[in-house]
Amino acid sequence: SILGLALGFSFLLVGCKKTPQLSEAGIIPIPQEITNGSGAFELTSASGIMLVGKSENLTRIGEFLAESLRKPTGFDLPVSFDSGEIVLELTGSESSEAYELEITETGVKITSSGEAGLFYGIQSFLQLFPAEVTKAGVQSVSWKVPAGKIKDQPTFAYRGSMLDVARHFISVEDVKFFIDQMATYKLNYLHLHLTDDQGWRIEIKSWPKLTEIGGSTEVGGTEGGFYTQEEYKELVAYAAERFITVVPEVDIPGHTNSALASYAELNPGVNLPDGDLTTVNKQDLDYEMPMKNPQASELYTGTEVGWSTFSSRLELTYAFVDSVVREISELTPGPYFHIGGDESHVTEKDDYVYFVERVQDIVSKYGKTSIGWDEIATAKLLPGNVAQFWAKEDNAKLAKDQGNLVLMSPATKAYLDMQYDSTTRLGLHWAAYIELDSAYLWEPSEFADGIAAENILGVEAPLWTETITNREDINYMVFPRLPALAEVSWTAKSNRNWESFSKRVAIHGKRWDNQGIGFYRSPKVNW
Ligand code: TNX
Repeated sequence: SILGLALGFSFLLVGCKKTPQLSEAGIIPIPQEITNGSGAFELTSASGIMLVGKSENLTRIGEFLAESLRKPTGFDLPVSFDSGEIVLELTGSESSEAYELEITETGVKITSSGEAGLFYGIQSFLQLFPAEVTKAGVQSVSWKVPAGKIKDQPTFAYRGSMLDVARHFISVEDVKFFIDQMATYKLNYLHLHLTDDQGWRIEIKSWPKLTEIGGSTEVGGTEGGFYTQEEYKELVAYAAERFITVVPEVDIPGHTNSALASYAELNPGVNLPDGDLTTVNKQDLDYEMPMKNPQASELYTGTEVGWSTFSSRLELTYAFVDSVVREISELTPGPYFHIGGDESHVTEKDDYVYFVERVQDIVSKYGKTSIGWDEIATAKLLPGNVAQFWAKEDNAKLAKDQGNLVLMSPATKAYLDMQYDSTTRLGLHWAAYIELDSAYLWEPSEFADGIAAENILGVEAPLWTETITNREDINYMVFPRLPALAEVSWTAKSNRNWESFSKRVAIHGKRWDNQGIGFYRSPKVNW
């Protein structure tokens, strides 16, 4: 009967949720090449993961995949070198991020010549499962993944995000949650803005008052916090397991009030009538620094910028910087050390240049490459050092003209603390309102005059936290823009398309709901 047919048909619709085509499954960032196959692979309680290749981390990578799937499926998913229809094959020992993913009705194979590539293949694979894969607790759905083939590799080597843990302290747990999200979107650098006027957030054993005093408060006057060296190492390791490199930032010579409040002797003294002056750096210049009765500054809990500075001509400043760079470098396996350098509005121009050049030498002495906000390009950059473009194209050009690379973080596109529109309850808007389509629709190699692909190290999306206090706030500002910026940095312009992205991001919205991520429901997307 007609009724029977209709009932049967709606049962079909409800009962067997159709597995989409591979190209429609919603991977972000969209891979370079997707070829649809026919049918689907179904993960069952009999499934297993087989490792092929040699590397000490292979088992850990396999376990990462197994754990991600065990939780929602309740399956055993043994990881071994013997059997299993999900094959993870490492074909080399390079640091390649490229991978291939092949899915048929009978098996899955992820291949890469690098561990990072395998990890990214796993991330794409995980995104192909039904959204329930991100829910807490065992779900009863059929775990089907569409068949087909993916070939993929990133456009830019540096795909990053920044957390300002200085304006408001962010707990270890919340940083780890953020790292998990970065890994999903194949980002590979986490820049931690560890110090600013309002707080010093990393333990320095040789200067303990930095955290005792300088870490005690935050914007708004609430209690601050800091990472012990052990906690910082734990974050570095947690990130590394997800192929994310931590870039520590100590913002100097401006943005230094928390250090100046912790140690009186870092401040200039008062010039006494009898001319009790100390001449410092005599070898470099004739410059006299009043040293009598230096006073510590007051802790600061407001949000003004550009009013504090280290004393560029005070020798102790460099002894201080040396200890800080040494201690943090010892805890940081990654190649970069970020020296800040932004908005030093009360540092004399000569002093600024002198300071940046000396600090670059210190960083290089400890085996690290300096990154700094674009202003550092007004000094002579050491070869290999990087300028992070945020505001001034002229500075980006200065870096390029010196033969140095630029990291692209234009505030009008990549700043995650910018409001979506005038009604956004958090954030600032000094650079722009950044709706989702605006965050998505730009090309790093065409953004700043004279800065082409070969001058660019990559893209970074910073989250400043003057108005952001906890995980909920972070989530609201970061989603859905972080995935948009991840796609800008991973996927070549020719493969990016706003219509396609807006459809895929809606699929991810379900996954964020499942994880309790309160994201911004941009009106540009049909959620
Ligand atoms: C400018 S961007 C700053 C930060 C603020 C941010 C707020 C940059 C290098 N400096 O000190 O937190 O604006 O959007």
